[in-house]
Amino acid sequence: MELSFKVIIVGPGAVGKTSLLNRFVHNEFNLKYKLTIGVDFLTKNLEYKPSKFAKLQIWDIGGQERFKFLHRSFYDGAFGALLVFDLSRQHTFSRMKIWLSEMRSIVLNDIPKVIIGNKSDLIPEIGQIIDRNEVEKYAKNEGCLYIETSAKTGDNVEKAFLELTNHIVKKEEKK
Ligand code: G3D
Ligand code: MG
Repeated sequence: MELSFKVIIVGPGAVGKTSLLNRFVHNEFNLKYKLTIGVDFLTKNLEYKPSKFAKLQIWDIGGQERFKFLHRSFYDGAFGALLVFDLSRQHTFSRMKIWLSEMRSIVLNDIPKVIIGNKSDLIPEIGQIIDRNEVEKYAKNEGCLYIETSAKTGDNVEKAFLELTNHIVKKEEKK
C-alpha cells in the first residue's frame, strides 16, 4: 500500500514558507518564485522509516489576506499542517496563532500540527527576539510539536517534515 498525504504549510507572509518547501523538496535556498500566487504544491517521497515511504503533497499558500477566499479548499483533505512564524519578527508569532485558531474553526478534525520557528540562523546575529519558553508552552497547550528551523542553512528542515509525517502515520495506523 502506498501512503500519500496532503499536508499544508501556513503562516504570515515572508516567514519562509516557500523557502522551507524549496529546501525540503529541492534542497536549495535560492528562490525561483518569490511571491506565492494563490496556491501551489510540490510533492516529495519521504523515507519516514527505513524502507518506508510516504508521498507528501505539500500545499503552500501566501499569508496575504486577499487569498482568504481560498482557505476552505486549501484546508480540505489535509492530513497535517506546518504552522510557520519568523524567529526574527515578534509579531509573526501572534499572527501565526491567529492562523492556528482559524484552522481549528475550518478543519474540525484534529490533524497533526508542527509549529515552526524559522530563520534560526539569524539568532546568533540578532539575539533571541521571541521567548522560547512562551512558544514551547503555547505549542504544548495546543498539542503541537515545536521545532526551530533554518531554510537558509537547512537546519532541522527535514526533521520538521519527518516529525509531522511520523505523527500522521501513527494516527492513520490507529484507525
Ligand atoms: P513566505 O513564503 O513565507 O512568504 P519566503 O516566505 O520563503 O518567500 O521568504 C521570505 C524571505 O525570508 C526571503 O527573503 C527569504 O530568502 C528569507 N528567508 C526564508 N527562510 C529563511 C531562513 O531560514 N533564514 C534567513 N536568514 N532568511 C530566510 P527576501 O530577502 O528574498 O525577501
Ligand atoms: Mg511564499
